[in-house]
Amino acid sequence: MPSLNTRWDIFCTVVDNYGDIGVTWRLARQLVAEHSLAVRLWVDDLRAFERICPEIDINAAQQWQQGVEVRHWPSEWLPIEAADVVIAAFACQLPSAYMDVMAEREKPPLWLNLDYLSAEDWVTGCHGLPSVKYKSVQKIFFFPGFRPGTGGLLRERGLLEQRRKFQRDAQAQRQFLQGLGVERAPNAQLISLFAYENAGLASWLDVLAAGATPTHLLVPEGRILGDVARWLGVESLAVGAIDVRQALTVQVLPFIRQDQYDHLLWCCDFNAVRGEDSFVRAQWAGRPMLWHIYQQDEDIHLDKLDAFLALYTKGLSPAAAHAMNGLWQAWSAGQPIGDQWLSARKHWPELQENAEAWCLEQGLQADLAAALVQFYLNWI
Ligand code: TRH
Repeated sequence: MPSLNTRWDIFCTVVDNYGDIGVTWRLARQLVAEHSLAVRLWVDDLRAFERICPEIDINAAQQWQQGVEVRHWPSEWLPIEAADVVIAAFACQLPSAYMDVMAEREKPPLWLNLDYLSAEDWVTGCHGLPSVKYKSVQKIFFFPGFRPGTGGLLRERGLLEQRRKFQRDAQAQRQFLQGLGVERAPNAQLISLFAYENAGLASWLDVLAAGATPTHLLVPEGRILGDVARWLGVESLAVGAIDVRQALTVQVLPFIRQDQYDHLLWCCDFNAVRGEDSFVRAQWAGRPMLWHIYQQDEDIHLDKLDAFLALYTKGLSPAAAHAMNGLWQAWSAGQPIGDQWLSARKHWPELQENAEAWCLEQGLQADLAAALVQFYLNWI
């Protein structure tokens, strides 16, 4: 890849939770680290950013983090030069003053809308298509995705090798977990749980508690904690809390930095994840997983769920695919999943192999940052 002497601006509005900033921060870092680009990341909510990157100074209008120039999206825009490539993440609306300076450039910038991740068929057809125009500047849809013909997934260089090395190193895993205050019993299955509120949780915890195999459930602070507390019969759960019910140990973890979260996923035998970014990271962990999809109006998220499941389970036997479908569909609908969990457990070795095979297959695609850079090179 030739070295590009270009400036990139990435705009992120934090709609809710951490996915918007999670994706844009990961992308910005990678464009700097692997493509030596000058990247400015404009963020409207530095508090959300601070949760995944504690070094963030929430009061700074401008700061540098890991080579990325982080700018607090100001309420009033001073004149500023537009970049060569402008990425509006998740269809966020750019400030009109910035759109004007884009249009004033002698050569208009490449203006991309980095869209939501979906496995649906239509994504391939829409990736790279023109969107709206502002004066002389054309916006273009850029879709991440799982299929050839999309923009691919965020994946840092060497990530899978790093992950495999870590998973082969029991000592490194022990040390990492100890750093979080986790002492894993040798025969316990380790599960991480990151999800939205979910009425189906109690049924899962019931079967884990009654199970023959001990389970150590690690729950980072967040929206599901209320359901966990209700099941345990406690008023609230603080970080560090450890509660044991029969075969199930529940431990509340602090919300950890983004790179540490990867290591947590790599340590676990099974990962429950949500939204967009943790969903992708669990796929790179190469372990069986469960996705709590982000709910959208008119249930359009259900089409996304079906589309992903069709791809992800295509290499499984019909019985294992049926079990996975049942588990994922029930979880995202907030229904009980105890029986579905037990069905999935019957196919465990197959689900483990499938998780690794899927990761390998996806790892063959160009990663999203490289695809963006290539898109720019083709465009100029
Ligand atoms: O937080 P999410 O639910 O985010 C989103 C947003 O709701 C967004 O608006 C919506 O568009 C999108 O989902 C689909 O889930 P996600 O995407 O997994 O983002 C969580 C981020 O937080 C991810 O980058 C991983 C990170 N994280 C940490 O850094 N530390 C932690 O301890 C945990 C649990 C997560």
